[in-house]
Amino acid sequence: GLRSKSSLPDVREQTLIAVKPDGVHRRLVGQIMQRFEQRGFKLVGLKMLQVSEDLLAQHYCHLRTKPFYPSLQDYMTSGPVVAMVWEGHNVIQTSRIMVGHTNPAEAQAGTVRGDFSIHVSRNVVHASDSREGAEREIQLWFQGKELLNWESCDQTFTCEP
Ligand code: IDP
Repeated sequence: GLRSKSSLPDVREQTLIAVKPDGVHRRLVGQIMQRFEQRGFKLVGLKMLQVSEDLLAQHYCHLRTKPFYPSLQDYMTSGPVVAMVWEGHNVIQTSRIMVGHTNPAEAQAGTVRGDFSIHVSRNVVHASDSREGAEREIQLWFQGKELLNWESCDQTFTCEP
C-alpha cells in the first residue's frame, strides 16, 4: 500500500483551509468554519491576513504561467483572507470533498462551493489537495508557534483512538 512520507500519525493529519476574499466579504467565514467543526475536525491554527503577491506566487506556484494568473492574483489580494489549519483523520481528502469541485458549476450541492458559489474565479475557499501540498502550504502560511497542539475532549468519540 501507499506509505506516507509524513511523520504525523494519521489522526494528526493537517490541512490548510482558507476563506478567500469573496468569502470574507460575503460573511461566509462562520458558516464555513462551522462545517469543519461539526464534521469533527479540530482547529489548530487560525488567522486573518492580507495575502501578499509573494505569498500568493509561492502558494499557487503551479498556476503562475496560466493566463488567468494575473486576475487570480488581483482576486486573492483584493481583501482579507481567513486561513485555518484543521486536523484529524483523513482531513485532507475529506475537506476536498466538503469544499467541492474547483469549478462551482461542477460542485455538488452540499459542498461549500456547490452551496455558495457560481464561478471558478470566485469560488470562496481553498483546501490543500494532497499530503505533500498540505505540508508545504501550512509551512508557507503559518509559523510553527502559530499551530497549537491540544487535546479535544471529544476526540475518542469522533475517531477510534
Ligand atoms: P483548487 O483551488 O480546487 O485546488 P487549482 O486548480 O489549484 O484548484 O486552482 C486554484 C484556484 O485558481 C481555484 O480555486 C480558482 O480560484 C482559480 N482558478 C483555477 N482555474 C481557473 C480558471 O480557469 N479561471 C479563473 N480562475 C481559476
